[in-house]
Amino acid sequence: MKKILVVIDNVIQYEGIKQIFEKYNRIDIEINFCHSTTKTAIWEHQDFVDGTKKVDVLNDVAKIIAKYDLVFSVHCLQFFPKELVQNLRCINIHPGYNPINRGWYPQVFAIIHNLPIGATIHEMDEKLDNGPIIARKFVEKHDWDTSYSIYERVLKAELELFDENFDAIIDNKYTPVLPESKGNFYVKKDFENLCKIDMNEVGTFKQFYDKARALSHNDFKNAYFINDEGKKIFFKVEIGIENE
Ligand code: 0FX
Repeated sequence: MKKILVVIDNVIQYEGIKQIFEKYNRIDIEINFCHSTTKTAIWEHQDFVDGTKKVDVLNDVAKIIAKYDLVFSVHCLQFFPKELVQNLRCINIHPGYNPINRGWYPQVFAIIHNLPIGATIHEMDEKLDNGPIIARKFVEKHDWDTSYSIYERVLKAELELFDENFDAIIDNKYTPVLPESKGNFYVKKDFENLCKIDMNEVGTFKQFYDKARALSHNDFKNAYFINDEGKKIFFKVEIGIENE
């Protein structure tokens, strides 16, 4: 029996990943879904409300290595330590095309820096979103997209990749390719800096439009400026296409 740990902090992807495990219905695997110790929406999901499914990868390295044959990180908020990734096959499902879109909120930086965007499944090494690539694909990106519309496509692509490569990943029967370069890497602080708009910044309207749509994601209050009264004023854009 192959024992698999899935550390997942994204409630949307949890449903999709769980369905794929159910679809393949492999009797030779045992799956344990856990989330991180940082609170997210997944804690409220009915499968996790009893609070017994927390994992702290840093403190539990030895236990994880002893108990599992394979670990998945799916939008996991924890950094997997070197000791873990070097002693156990750990696989990350990343909402960006490696190595072009490593790091935080990839679609936001793909809009800002005019980069292609997609999803990647890769073996983890001691650097973030960096290990040998098992499968990756690009998604469409248009000048009418917001962060949210691209993100929806990326999540779909992640599930497609997982589905298409399911048995190969479980059975370790794939030929990974090494990332071609260090690529691009953005952290949460880069996103936070982007959100603070300097109303005196000079640029083209295209740069302004791109920044506004890169920071427009459903109800999130991202882009803001400070007005004369010292209040934070948030804004986002809505984009429509002719005849749609
Ligand atoms: O789960 P996730 O989609 O992924 C993020 C990182 O992008 C990923 O690289 C990392 N491995 C993972 C642990 O965390 O993040 P999320 O569910 O918090 O946010 C989803 C999207 O929502 C994000 O891509 C952009 C948008 N968002 C999110 C927050 C919290 C915003 O626009 N503003 C926000 O304040």
